[in-house]
Order: sequence, then structure tokens, then C-alpha cells
Amino acid sequence: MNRELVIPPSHPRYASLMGREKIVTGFKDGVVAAEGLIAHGRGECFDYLIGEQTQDFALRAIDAAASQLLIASYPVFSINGNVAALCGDIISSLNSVIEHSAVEINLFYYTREREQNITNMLRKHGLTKMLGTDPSNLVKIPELESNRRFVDSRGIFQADTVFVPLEDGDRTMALKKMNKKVITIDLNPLSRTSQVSDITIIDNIVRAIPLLLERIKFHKQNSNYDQLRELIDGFDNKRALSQALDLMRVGAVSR
Ligand code: PTJ
Repeated sequence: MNRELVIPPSHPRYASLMGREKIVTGFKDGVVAAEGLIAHGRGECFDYLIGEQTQDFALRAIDAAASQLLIASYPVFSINGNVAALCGDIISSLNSVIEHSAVEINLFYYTREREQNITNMLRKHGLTKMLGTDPSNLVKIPELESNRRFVDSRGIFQADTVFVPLEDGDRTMALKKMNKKVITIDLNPLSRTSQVSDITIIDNIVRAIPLLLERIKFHKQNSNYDQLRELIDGFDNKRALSQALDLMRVGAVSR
């Protein structure tokens, strides 16, 4: 009898189960760290509490993030194993749509082998240039002890805006101390990254990243600098975090 895994599209939690499969495949392919499986499980738990749907507070954050990425002089997308496995293809599209951006691989649980596997995977998605992998270009972020302290002198170190999805809190704080605008995607509104970022998209990266790409394409065509500024200035990160917490606590969002 054939007992291969089948996830029927009619399953009520189909999207979540498919995301889980992507992470597991990424782990088997040496892209995702073992710890990345645990991080994903934590994300799933928060996703459950927001109904596994993109909420209004996330849509507003996505619009603000799209605007910030468009007006930035030099935005850099920081990629870890989980991000590469879940949405490496869209990261490649974001990089081509924002011509003045760069992609940098930055790992918490660093191994040379995983860095190489992530590079190969992103190449398959069409990315030709990735920063963060040439040791001769690495510099240290001050006051940080984890492996994430090593950043590319041509990338995150110079960037005015850094996009750091599924990130560790210490580095987010260090990037803020370096006066960078920080955008994150994090399902946990209580994480330090969510709390200290300028723009936190509280949503599953699998849903949020395609929407971000869509909004960037829209604003590129339709919005001028003043309109983009208004979306950024009108976005209140603390409010978005408390709306997410309200939803998680009582299943209702105060508008
Ligand atoms: O590839 P590496 O070595 O750089 O390691 C990557 C992980 C993610 C393992 C590393 O950065 C890590 O340990 O992250 P943390 O500190 O667990 O933080 C990850 C955050 O992302 C947590 O707050 C999770 O709730 C959240 N998260 C996990 N999966 C998702 C998510 N947020 C949005 N979408 C998800 N799919």
C-alpha cells in the first residue's frame, strides 16, 4: 500500500502544512538549521492565534514597508536559512524590482556548508549577486557577540534600510543603534525584533512576502515621494503590535 505523504488542498490548514513541508525540505537540503525547525514551530503557534490570515495591521505595515524600501537610498535584504527555504524565489523578485537593493546572507547558526547551500538555492531562483559570503569583506557590528555580528562592508554595513525577517533581537537592536531603518516580518509581537523595528509586519512570511512584492510594484507605478512618505509617517508600529496582541488575547482587533 502506498503510504506517501499526501496533503490534500481541501485540508483546512493546507497552507500551513505546505509551509511546514518547505521548512522540512530546506532542512533535509542543508539550507535550514535544526534550530530553524523550532523557530518555525514558534511562528506557527502565533499564526494560529491570528487566524492564519493576513490582518489589517499587517496590510498597513506592508504598505509602509513597500514605501520605505522604495524611498531608501540603499536597502538590503538579509536572508537566513528559514527565509531562503520559505520564499527564496520572491526575495529574488524583490531584488530585481528594487534595482538599487542588495541581498545579503546572514546566519545565526553559521556553517560554511549551509551558507553555500543557501547561495546555490538563491542562484537557482535567479539571484546573481549575494553579499555576506566573502570573508575578506566582512566587518563586525559593534556590541554584538553572535555570528550575526559579521556583516558585509558593501551591504548591511552601508545600508540605510535593512529588511531582516525572522531575526534575532540583539542584532535588530544593534542595527537601530547604527541609525538604520529596520523592517521585519515576525509573527511574534512580543519579540524584541518586533518591538524595536521601525516597521513590523506581524504575519506569516509566506503570505506577507508576495503581498509586499505586489505593493512595491503598485507604488512604483502609482505613488510619488510625498505619498510614500505619508504611508511611512502614518504607520504606528506600537499600535500595530498592540492590535496584534489584542487579536491574540481576545480574538478582536481595536480599530
Ligand atoms: O538560518 P539561521 O542560522 O540564521 O537561523 C534562523 C533562525 C530563524 C533559526 C534564527 O534567526 C532564530 O533562532 O530566530 P528566532 O530568534 O527564533 O526568531 C525567529 C522569529 O520569527 C520568532 O519570533 C518566530 O515566531 C518568527 N517566525 C518563525 N516562523 C515565521 C516567523 N515569523 C513569520 N513567518 C514565519 N513563517
